[in-house]
Order: sequence, then structure tokens, then C-alpha cells
Amino acid sequence: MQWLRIIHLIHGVFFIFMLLSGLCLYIVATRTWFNQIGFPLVQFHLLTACFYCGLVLYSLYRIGRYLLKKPPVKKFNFILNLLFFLMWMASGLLMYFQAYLLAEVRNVAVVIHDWTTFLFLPWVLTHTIGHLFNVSLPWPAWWKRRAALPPIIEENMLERRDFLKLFSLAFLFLLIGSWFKWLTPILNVTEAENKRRGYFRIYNVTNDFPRYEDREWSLTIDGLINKKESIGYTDLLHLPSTTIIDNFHCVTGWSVRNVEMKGVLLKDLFDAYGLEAKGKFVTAYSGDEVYFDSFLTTQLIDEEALLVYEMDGEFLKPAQGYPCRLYHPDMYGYKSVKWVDRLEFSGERKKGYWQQSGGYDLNGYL
Ligand SMILES: Nc1nc2c(c(=O)[nH]1)N[C@H]1C(S)=C(S)[C@@H](COP(=O)(O)O)O[C@H]1N2
Ligand SMILES: [Mo]
Repeated sequence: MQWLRIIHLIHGVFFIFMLLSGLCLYIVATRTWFNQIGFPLVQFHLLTACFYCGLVLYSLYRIGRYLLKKPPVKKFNFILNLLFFLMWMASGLLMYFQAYLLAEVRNVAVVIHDWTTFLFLPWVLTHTIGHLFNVSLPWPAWWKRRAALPPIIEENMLERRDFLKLFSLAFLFLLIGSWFKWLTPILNVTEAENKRRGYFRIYNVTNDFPRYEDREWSLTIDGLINKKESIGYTDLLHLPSTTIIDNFHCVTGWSVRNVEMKGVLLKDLFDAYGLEAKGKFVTAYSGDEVYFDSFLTTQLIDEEALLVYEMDGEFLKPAQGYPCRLYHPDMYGYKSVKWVDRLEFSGERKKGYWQQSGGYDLNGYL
């Protein structure tokens, strides 16, 4: 069965590509790294996925016909594969077209995409080991009678001991995965955060970030404005504060619900300092010297945009923008510039980081 081997191999290779690129997208450090070297990882992931879908559809008929005469164990494997394939495809499509969907649908798609991967990993592991070393699992006798395995596999039947080892390895894999994914964030939730749902997947386009625990921070306000101003951290804390509870949405599909955010409304800051913007636009720069985004002046001053310095009753964590991040309640997460240190008013609009490299919408309303 030469063709079957080849198809199997191609499936394997494509699958590994997808799995690896998917994991690299999922892990903050690798996602950041690929972003920095300018490698379009998302596009790569999508492209391999498209090829893989084509391959599956192409080989479906032949494999189906081949399997009709084969033992149930093979049919089971195939159906399991197909099931996961459909889940990935459906959730992946939803993630791709997320701009047209409700936040709830997007969130569910992301969760399904992640979870199918983590559930599938143990299967991939056992399957690959089984194939590489030509061994089979010790299925119960009633199943084996129906399965009628080929002699080469029959000879290599795993002992119960080996099977347990293999199985615990796979289980460990699943455990580690789910630990990172679900338990850590849940365990990290403090009392005050009880009502919060979901967790922040820290997104930084830079590898490192400015650490203002060790150096001084201030916010510069300049450009087309009645006067230039520089506001220090203690100045900021002394201004009248506003606390909101809001849902934070990243454009890639994840959300955090009921986040309590405390900060200073830009409106209040402008009142307190007697500032009057002359420019129609404003660019917010991050202290990381890479990230920035732009707004209409009215969006920051007349709408409820905040300079946030506390989340869920605690000062921002260093990776989350300490000491201060911008936040507009009606806009996507990418408008929330972390470590914001400059607001520059201007007569012309600047395209932000993600508008230049990711094609994100300028206004970014939810
Ligand atoms: N300086 C800076 N701010 C940033 C980003 C970034 O890469 N650098 N990412 C943005 C995006 S796309 C999102 S979704 C949120 C993520 O916030 P979090 O890292 O606190 O989860 O931060 C936004 N602010
Ligand atoms: Mo985002």
C-alpha cells in the first residue's frame, strides 16, 4: 500500500508543521520572537492548515474505501482524526473571520482550538511512537478479536507495563499542557479577582519591556497643544481617579471579563492641568520605543478613555504596562498602549504599529 504510506507521511509532516507553528503562536516568547524577525507565523500556520485541509479532503475517499475492509482499531483512529480535524477547521475558520462575530463566539472558537490541540497531543504521541517502533497498544481481548492486527504488529504487542509507561507519559503531557493553560491563571487569581473571568495572554511585540520599578516614569504631553506638560507617577496618583469594570477584548479572539480598572480619565487630566489640544489627532507612544497607536483627539478627551494604573485593586504588573497604560472602554486591546509615556497631538494622523504591520483598523472600536 505505497500510496497510503505516502499520504500518511505527508499528513504527518503537515500536521507537525501546524502543531509547531500553532504552539509558537500560543507561547508568548516564541510569538514575540517570530514577530521581531518579521516571520509571518500566522500566515504560515494558515497556509499549512489550508494545504492540510485540501489533503484531507483529497484523500478522504480513498482512505474511507480502504478502511471499509480494515479492523475497527483503524477505523477508530481515522474517525478520531476526522473529528478533531473538523473541530480545528471549524474553530479556525471562526477565528479567521472573527471580525464579523460576537465576542462570545470568538472566545468559544479560541477555547475549542486550544483544547482540541491539548487533547489531541497524547494521541499524536502514542500514535507516532506506535508507528515509529511498530508497536501496538494492549487492547482488551474482545476488541483485539475484532481488530485482527497484521502479524508484524502482533509480534510487537506492548506489555502492560510498557503501555502504562507510554500512557502515563501521554497523560503527563496533557497535564502539563492544561496546567499552563488553565490552572496557573486560576491559581493566580486573588480574592479581589473572584468575579473576573478569563486571563490576560500577555501580548508584547518586543522581547523585553521597560521596567519602571528601576527607573523614573513620566508622561509627556506635547505637539499641537496649548502647552507642553510632563506628568510624573505621583502626580498621576493624586489626580481624581475613576474606576470602571469592563470586558477587555483582544482582536485575536480572547477576552477577559469583569476587569476592574482604576485610572485617570484624560478628560480629568486635561481639566486639572488646563490643557487644550489644538491638533485633531493624537499618537500614544509606549516607553518600549516600538509600540504606538493613534486616536482622534475627541476619542481620548470626550470619550471615557483612561490612563489606567491599577487592575483588580493592584498596581499594574510590569509586563502589563506598569506604571500606566492607556485604555478606551469601547476599543480593542491593541489600542491599550502599555507603558505609555507620551501623547503627541498633531494635525495629521499617524498609523499605529498594528495598522502598519497587521492591517488592524485605525479606530479599533469593538
Ligand atoms: N507597548 C505595548 N502595548 C500593547 C501591546 C504591545 O505589544 N506593546 N499589545 C497590545 C495588544 S494587541 C493587546 S491585546 C493588549 C494585551 O494586553 P496584556 O498584555 O495586558 O494582555 O496590549 C496592547 N498593548
Ligand atoms: Mo491584541
